[in-house]
Amino acid sequence: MMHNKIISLDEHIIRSQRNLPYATGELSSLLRDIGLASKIVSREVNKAGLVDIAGRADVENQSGDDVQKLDMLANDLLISCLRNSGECCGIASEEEEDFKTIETHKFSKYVVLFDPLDGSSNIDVNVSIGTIFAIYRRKTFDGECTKYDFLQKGVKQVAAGYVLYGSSTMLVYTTGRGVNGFTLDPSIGEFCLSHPNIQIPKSGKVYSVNQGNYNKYPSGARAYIDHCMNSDYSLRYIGSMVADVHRTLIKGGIFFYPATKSKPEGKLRLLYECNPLAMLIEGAGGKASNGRERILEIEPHELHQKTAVFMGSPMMVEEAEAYIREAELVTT
Ligand code: P6P
Repeated sequence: MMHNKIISLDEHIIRSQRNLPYATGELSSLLRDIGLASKIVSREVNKAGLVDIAGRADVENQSGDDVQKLDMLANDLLISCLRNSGECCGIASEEEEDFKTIETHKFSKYVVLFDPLDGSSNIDVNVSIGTIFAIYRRKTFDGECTKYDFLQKGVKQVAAGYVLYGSSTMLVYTTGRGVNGFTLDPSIGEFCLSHPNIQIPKSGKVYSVNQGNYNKYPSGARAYIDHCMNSDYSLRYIGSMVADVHRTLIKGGIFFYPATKSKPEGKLRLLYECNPLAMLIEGAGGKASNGRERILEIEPHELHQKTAVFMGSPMMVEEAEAYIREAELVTT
């Protein structure tokens, strides 16, 4: 029986590079290094229940979450893979207070921001978790990278992606020319193209929000949730952003985390959570905003900046934005 030709992540990256005459291979090499780190993290995540690394590390990260040992392992693995890649001059991570310069490659072209293991509260209950990454071309060109190389709008990302450690391990990425998904085949240790040219449905019947915070949301968000509850929509909320956004990307729907009274700027991080996922959602034909403004146009002022986020099927995001606008008209 003829088998369809398997297209590995590495092969796909090389083929895509051939379509970019000015590409010098550095970005391709960086993407391959992130793919390698993801395979190692996947191996550790999949045995977490067996080895005592799922316990708490008694350390807090920038979000004030208890850092699990697996978070730290994923963080260290990504840093070491990027350090060895030679294509990255600096990194910023949810688990690191400040950015890190990669001294041995301080003149390289790219900086990488990542959330090494998003959904940490789900690690020890065997629920899907994920890695999120964003790649920018550095803005400064002399000496070591500075914070300005990291504080760039999402529209400046040259590539973005996530790895979902779920029933299977999937890597989904874009360089701005289509969104492609790869499923890890552990028997050959390769990410294989399984979801070519992902297109998000224009609308859907699933809304994804932490309904438990309903009374803490602004009136516009509450009005939109009321609309969802009075429609024939289903509520699906995993509590791992990567998993909720992946389902939204594949099946359609809307994922949102509005600002709350206790978190007036929102909870989710702009630079290494919302921007990369917004690039993917938009690349697949969806929309991503903070309820008013396109996520990718938000001006960053600090590494761990937060934002409200509404992302998914364009018709549903536009619907949510309309409820927010209407609520603002009433209160002004
Ligand atoms: P809540 C996980 O801790 C996370 O950062 C995202 O992955 C997820 O979408 C969100 O927080 C869940 O937050 O307040 O609903 O538990």
